[in-house]
Amino acid sequence: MALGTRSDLFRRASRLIPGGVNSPVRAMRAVGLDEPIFFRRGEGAYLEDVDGRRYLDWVMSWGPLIFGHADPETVAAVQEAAQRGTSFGAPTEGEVELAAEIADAVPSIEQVRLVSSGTEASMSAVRLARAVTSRDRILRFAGCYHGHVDALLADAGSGIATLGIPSSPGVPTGVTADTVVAPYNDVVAAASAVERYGEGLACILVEPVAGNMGVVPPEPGFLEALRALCDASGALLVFDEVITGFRVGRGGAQERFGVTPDLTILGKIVGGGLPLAAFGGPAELMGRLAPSGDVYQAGTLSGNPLATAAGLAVLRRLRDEAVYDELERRGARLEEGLRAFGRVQRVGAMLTLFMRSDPVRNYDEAAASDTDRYGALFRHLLERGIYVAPSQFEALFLSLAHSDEDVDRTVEAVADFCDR
Ligand code: HOZ
Repeated sequence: MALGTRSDLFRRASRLIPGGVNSPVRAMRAVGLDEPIFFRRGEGAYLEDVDGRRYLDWVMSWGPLIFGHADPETVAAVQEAAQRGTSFGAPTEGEVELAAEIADAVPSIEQVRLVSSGTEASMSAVRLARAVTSRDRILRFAGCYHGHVDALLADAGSGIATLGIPSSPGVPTGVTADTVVAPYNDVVAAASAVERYGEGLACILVEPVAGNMGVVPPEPGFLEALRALCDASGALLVFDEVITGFRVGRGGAQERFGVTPDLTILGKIVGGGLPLAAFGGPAELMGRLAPSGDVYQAGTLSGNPLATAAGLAVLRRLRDEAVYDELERRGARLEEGLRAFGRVQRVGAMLTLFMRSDPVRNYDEAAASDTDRYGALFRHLLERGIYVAPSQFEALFLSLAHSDEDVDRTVEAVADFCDR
């Protein structure tokens, strides 16, 4: 079947799919595009669109592709698994192997439940925290994003921040009544929320490195303070490591910063680029999930054999510390190169170039960036065959497929934009 051009496809898509896209940021409107790019193939660090244009890709499907597009080992593992059946809706060996790999890597995880998306993992982790504590309230942070869970959308990052949507119609007031939002990196605000709501607080939910308002690292002491507030109040500490898991280190941000949460939410890399996410913690907490416990959570495609095969093909290679040393080296090279052109914030293999000069510690500071200038930079890079996140409030993701030449070419193109 002949492929349509980008414009043909977008016209058809707009008739058939709301806004022509299956996830809002993909519309690329925030960076001034009238129609999104439709991709048809990826290889290594490169993408090709339906009109045959090639791009150096810094989005990497928003983080999962740590070995690049169409990584041969992942593709072979998925092909091999597919030949044995694409879904059983029953236990498989791959699930057990992937669970073992995750438990071995992530300090807080003894048991893990596999699901299909980060949204599902967040929703389920919050339900479990509420059940375990017999409390309802959640403390979360403005600009963090935990999927499109009703109770977690207010003041969220990612697409909500990109489109400037404060919350969403369709979310009943009653559902958000138990959600308390504090500024990221603000220990005083978190402490006063805990003081006020502590007795009813089920969990403090946080991205240990924020990646959905652009990259915002935790200030020294922030994560430790959240741990102490949870210990004092009886709330659970829940780390959303969908982005940071297996990216900022094999054991995620909890290993890198030495703060252990009660529950951890994972996604992206853990599924090797297929739809898989997870949440886990100590057996004592996870044992409350049905069928060993009374907290209901289920899914037909949970632990899908293709997704577990892809996840295993990736995670097994991440046992090698050299992977993270190399990502760190390439990340540092990119950071160093971009530093003259804005505020660069990086943790390991995730980085944002904010269009401002001052540090970004929270969502208000991220939102003060010059988003029009970011849009102009995005279009400048795109014309030169370089695809970065189509929003200021997202990250660039390094992979082992990115070469030093790719880094240097990107830096030169940004320099060219800034010198104009
Ligand atoms: N929320 C995702 C980025 N943080 C966007 C996913 C997508 O649009 O594909």
